[in-house]
Amino acid sequence: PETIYLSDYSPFGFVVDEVTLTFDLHPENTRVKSRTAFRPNPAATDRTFFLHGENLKLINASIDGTPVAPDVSDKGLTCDVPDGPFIWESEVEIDPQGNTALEGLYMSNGMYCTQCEAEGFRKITYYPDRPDVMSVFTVIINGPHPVLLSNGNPVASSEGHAEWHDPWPKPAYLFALVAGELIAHADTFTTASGRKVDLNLYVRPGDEGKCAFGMQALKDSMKWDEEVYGRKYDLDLFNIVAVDDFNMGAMENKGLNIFNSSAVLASPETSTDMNFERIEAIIAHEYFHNWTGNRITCRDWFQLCLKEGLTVYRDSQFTSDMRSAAVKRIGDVIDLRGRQFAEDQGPLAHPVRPESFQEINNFYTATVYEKGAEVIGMLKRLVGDDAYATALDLYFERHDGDAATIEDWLKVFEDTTGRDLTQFKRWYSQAGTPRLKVIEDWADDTLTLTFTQHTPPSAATPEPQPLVIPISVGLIGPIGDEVAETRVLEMTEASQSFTFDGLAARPVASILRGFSAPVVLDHDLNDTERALLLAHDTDPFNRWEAGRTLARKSLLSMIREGTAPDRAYLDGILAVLRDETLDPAYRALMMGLPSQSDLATALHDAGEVPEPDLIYAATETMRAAMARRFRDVLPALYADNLVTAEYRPDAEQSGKRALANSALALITRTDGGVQAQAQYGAADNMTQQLSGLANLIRADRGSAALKAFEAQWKNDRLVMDKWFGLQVIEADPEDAADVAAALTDHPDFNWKNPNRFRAVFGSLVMHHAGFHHHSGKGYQLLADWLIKLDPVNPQTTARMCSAFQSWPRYDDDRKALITAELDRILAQPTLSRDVTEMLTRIRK
Ligand code: HT7
Ligand code: ZN
Repeated sequence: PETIYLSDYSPFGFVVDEVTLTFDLHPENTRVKSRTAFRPNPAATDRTFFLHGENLKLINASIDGTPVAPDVSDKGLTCDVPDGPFIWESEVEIDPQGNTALEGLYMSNGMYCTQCEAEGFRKITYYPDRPDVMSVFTVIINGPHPVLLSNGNPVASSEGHAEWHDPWPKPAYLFALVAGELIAHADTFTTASGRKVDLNLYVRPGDEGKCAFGMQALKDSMKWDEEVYGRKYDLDLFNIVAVDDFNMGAMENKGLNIFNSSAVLASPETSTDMNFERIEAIIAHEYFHNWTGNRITCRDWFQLCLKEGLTVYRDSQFTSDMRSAAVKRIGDVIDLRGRQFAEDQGPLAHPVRPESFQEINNFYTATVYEKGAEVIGMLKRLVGDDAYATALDLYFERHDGDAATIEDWLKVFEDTTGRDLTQFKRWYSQAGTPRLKVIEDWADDTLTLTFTQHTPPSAATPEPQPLVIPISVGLIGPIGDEVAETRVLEMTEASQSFTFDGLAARPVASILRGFSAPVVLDHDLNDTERALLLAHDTDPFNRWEAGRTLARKSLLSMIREGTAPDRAYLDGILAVLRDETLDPAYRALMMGLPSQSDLATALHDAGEVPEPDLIYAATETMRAAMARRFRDVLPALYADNLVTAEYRPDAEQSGKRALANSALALITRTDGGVQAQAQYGAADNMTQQLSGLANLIRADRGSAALKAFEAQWKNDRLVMDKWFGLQVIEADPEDAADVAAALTDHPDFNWKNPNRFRAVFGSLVMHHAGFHHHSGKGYQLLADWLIKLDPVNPQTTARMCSAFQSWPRYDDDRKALITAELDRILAQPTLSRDVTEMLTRIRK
């Protein structure tokens, strides 16, 4: 496959002033007519007229009304064109029903929908499908469906016919069309400037009862973006549509967001607290794209982090404001370490702004999204809140309507703050997770912290240079009092010292507060010092981090030397659990352990080979020890936090349920599932029901409840995804792959539906000891199904391939088993470009 390079960017030779698309919908033979006004682009030198187009049957084409016969290939067409402005018209035929890849125009449960980011529009018609070509779209839809939707505002509609006009120029990737029998959940929002916006959430009949929460989240997001970023909505209509077959979470098409039904539909009976929180965040994320992505888009796909990093950052600010900022930050860091650090430290490592790709769909990664958001957080930390707000105002003013770059983004910060961001820009161009080592020196009432930074070289970045690292530091005195408030140290050198003087006694340094930079910190505190931070740090992140570090250290020595669980760790957590002044959600987080795959990474970092069975056993031993050590507080923790009031998915109630359910997981270890059975039987919401079920499976008494659950929910696709996933997640390591394999024989295992495929195989991959079973049966099963799925849906297949990215850290037997599977997949005769690129990178 061809490799595309950032350095090869050149503008398209033509400007598109407007485009009119006419769709005559038919499941197998949809006709798409396009009428596009082109004129030479004064900013371009190359006048090659190339229009992207894939899987299209060209019926006819003309220029200024005269038929033409373009040169057509499987990637697009070229044609001789006039020197001045001209009108291009074409008609193509496409097959939405046969489009199982879910890119372009496709069908889901009898409904038509589109997914055009990144390069799906070229499967709809011939067009310059690149984000720097922005145009005003008019869309005419003919089809026998009660609901016919596209971007912008409706301009005409009659039975079987609708016309839409979007006044805001946009790239083709933001185009959308939906047609089907849908029900609207309607509401309105009035902007700060008095514009009344109609809001609709369109769902399939039967899902009407799952719309209210999503709608409220949308209104909250619209208000928040006005209040915090001064961004108002710019059309009279905002539509969201829920579809069941969707490759990712949701898509920010202008005025017509399309959502995976799992990312928008919610009700207390069918959705967990975590589902509600995720839905709120995704609705916000897609809505925020209206400014960071749509009004200001990306010049090319290398700039993806420009819209995604910033929008993730904005949605995390929103969630912090709506819920608990500390809990959100800790959750984000757990996620970053689990997914982004793994990517950055393995064969798939790439910079936040990659410099080359074969298939752009493979770069919608944790690095681009989550590390991209961390980079924005660091920038804000370095310049300060006020300067960030000023820079953002200038960004919106200067670049509204532009297809912008990271250079444009950094320039607004340089212009508003006077800073030189040349070195900071390395965060965008260097792959790899920096290691930050700190050494303390105490003399003459002065604490000196000497930091050394080192980014391990990788194929993507063979010679990393020092980065600008904001290091938030506070000091805790020997009796637990804060003796120095948070100060942001700005590290720019490979090695650098900072001093804190006038201290009465040697303090304990609380370093990297709030996780102020996405680095691995090496700070050699002893267990007493960590216990002090766990008990007293005023920074909630570092307080949690102290507990997490004690847990990790204890688990590592249990794995290596078979030691007993660390008593100081257990005592420290017990004290936290007893502290009723602490938010229940925060206490629930404190009860968590590092994931088994995080422990594998820690061992690998220390130059050791992780053994999944030992890691699993140590984690189980630790949980059993927690159940014993906390036994006096668990019943009250459970009872006090079991919410009996009417269900609300807000931070307060969901935090309490999280704590009660963490307690239940430990109680189940000693009561054999009695409490879990009671909870399962009494539950009136999915959070309680699912946790009851999970604990029953753990206690080996899940079969009746699993059957009852299936009977109760067999007609609810989203709940059944949970049923499929939970059985794999809760299986013994010995059985996980067999359970997954058995589930693929279930009549409801619709493997072409990405949610269902991920429910089974995403869960298997997350089951560290199950997936890495020494027999290789986990690897083999996944490979079999990836081979089967690839011809149907390459995008989802390629995404799942990342399960194999950690192969170099395992023992020789497992390495041989994994690489054999990778080679078996790579040997398939018609492997997609998506999977070929992923596996070639992973295999290196
Ligand atoms: N901007 C979107 C990214 C995306 C996508 C969404 C759904 C299906 C396929 C997709 N490919 C890329 C989602 C977002 O980040 O908001
Ligand atoms: Zn996004």
